Amino acid sequence: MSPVYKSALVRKPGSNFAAGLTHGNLGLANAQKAMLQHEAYCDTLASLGLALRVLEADPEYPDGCFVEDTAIILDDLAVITSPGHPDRAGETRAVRKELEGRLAISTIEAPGTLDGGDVLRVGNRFFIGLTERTNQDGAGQLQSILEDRGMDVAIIEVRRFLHLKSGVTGLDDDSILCIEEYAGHESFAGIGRKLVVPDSEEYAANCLSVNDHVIIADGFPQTRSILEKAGLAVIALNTTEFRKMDGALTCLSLLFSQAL
Ligand code: CIR
Repeated sequence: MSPVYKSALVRKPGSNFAAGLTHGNLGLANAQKAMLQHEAYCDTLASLGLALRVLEADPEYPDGCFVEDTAIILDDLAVITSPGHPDRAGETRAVRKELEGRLAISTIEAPGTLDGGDVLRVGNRFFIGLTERTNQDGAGQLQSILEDRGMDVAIIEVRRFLHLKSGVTGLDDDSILCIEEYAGHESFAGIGRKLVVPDSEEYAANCLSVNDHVIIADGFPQTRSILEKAGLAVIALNTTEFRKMDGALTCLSLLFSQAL
């Protein structure tokens, strides 16, 4: 079964979007294009039945549209993260304010650091990546919170990517879409179905599974065909500007199983 979501929180990219953090060499991001791509993303979520809460951009945080990194949503609980890059630490304030009073709130505390892009949920299993953004302390704090709620947690050393979910994302309660390396990784041994993106399409491993549809980045035909052959309904969205800033599809929203 794939997760069913009723609402989403997103944050618009601002006019200084291109001033955000990136390791990439794909050229300067175009903020106007990013805004249009973000609108298309929001329209797609709305067309899949989600009610959207939209935060305005804050010029202090050019990476603010990557709202996934600021919280982990677990049913009625929001765990506010401790973002691993100091430039992004303050992004959690607006998200906390938005969720307080609607969900119970926990917080990852310093010296722990944790970005939501390092946290993958597949049914009742969670996988937490250790990266340049998420440290052992932050991962351990989240692990305790999740295990107290009966979840299984595995911690994975991530070598090649900014975030764990750059290389693996969930499709349903027992399926993932991933790069070759993760298909053979012992932490994912118990996952029933692993669809593997070709090496030439690694960026497409970050997909967003919402209400019986899989949203993928446009321009990855082999991945599209792998998903469609597996019987999944695919929607492809243009993410070129987010990719220039090391972002992809999951990064742009927090999803909720209840109305916010
Ligand atoms: C950053 O480096 O933090 C942003 N430019 C990209 C964050 C992407 N977030 C994600 O994959 N969850």
